[in-house]
Amino acid sequence: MPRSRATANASSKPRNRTIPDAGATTADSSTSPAADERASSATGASHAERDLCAPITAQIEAKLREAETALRRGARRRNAAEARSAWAEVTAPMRTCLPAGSGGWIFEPFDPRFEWVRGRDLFGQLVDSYDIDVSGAWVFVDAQGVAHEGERVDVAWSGIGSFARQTRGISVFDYDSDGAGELIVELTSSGHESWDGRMELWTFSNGSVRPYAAADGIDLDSVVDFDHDGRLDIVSIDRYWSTAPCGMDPPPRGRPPVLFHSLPDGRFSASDSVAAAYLLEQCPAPPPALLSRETDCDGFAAAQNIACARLWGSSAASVRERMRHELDSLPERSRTYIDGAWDRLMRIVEVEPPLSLRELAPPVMPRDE
Ligand SMILES: [Ca+2]
Ligand SMILES: [Ca+2]
Repeated sequence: MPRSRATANASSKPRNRTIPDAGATTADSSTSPAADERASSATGASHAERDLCAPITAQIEAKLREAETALRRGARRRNAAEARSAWAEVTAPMRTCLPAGSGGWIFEPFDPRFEWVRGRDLFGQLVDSYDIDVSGAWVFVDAQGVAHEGERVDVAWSGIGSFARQTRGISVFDYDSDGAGELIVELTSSGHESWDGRMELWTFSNGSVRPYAAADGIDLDSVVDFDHDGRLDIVSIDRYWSTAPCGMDPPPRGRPPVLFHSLPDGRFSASDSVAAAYLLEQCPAPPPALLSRETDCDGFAAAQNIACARLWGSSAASVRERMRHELDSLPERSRTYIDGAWDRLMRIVEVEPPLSLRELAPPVMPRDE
């Protein structure tokens, strides 16, 4: 299954709504960031003790209740336990408020639906099963209790064929230090023998929920505080991404992964000393050979060697020359593998390295070209 290239859609039209029973002072969408900031600093002390999403949690629970009545009606069914567990998993992000400084993030369902259904499974057999459909949006509930809605996300789970499309909040971190934490979400889709996933970084800024601009163009795969400075860095496998025709549904591959170091000014660097230290762990030395792996039927090992050689300062031309030279001396089976992967490997050769380990990494040069 191809890896999704979809990114957050900045052109969607989020809506801001005032929740009447908020209990907190309400405001409309024209509230300025400055006003938000003032409000958050005024009430900041109590944020830790109260549920920041409280203004809309009752509303969310009320929406889920109707679907749960339908779920309970099938309590005696053979697959009732499985259905309850699927429901709990799908709705977990709708019941978890992620504190984000001046507000909170929560996934708000639109028209949650649970339905017992009868349909044909993968083998064409009629089976009793269930369908869950709970599309919604990630919302930022601000200090005034106003819910600011992001773009629509379709969440669903079907017991027939075990299909699931889900979202969950991974982490919150205030990258631009404006008092409102950015949200890192994961969106996954899984079915019979397939899995697809991506992560997005959302911010609440100028009164609306939108993709975090400084991460524009960065394909997130995971977050880690690599340099232990308290700021979450982004790991991305996109730069050296390679598809694989070999083997059964291999997981997404792109080696070496590249670190986007989170900087205090809210931006990310893929070329500073921290990003270099991360890449140095992946490519500790210039590879002595590029194509020598006999079992490399998908060319992944060669792809990583090529990327590492480029990161250690080899030019594209010299890497191509080495590859041709090594190819001639490979055993036949390995040559067949590499021939099959040749075009993909050539693409990796052309990828511009974000930095040169030869310049940035510490002294010892294991090998000269
Ligand atoms: Ca922020
Ligand atoms: Ca960090």
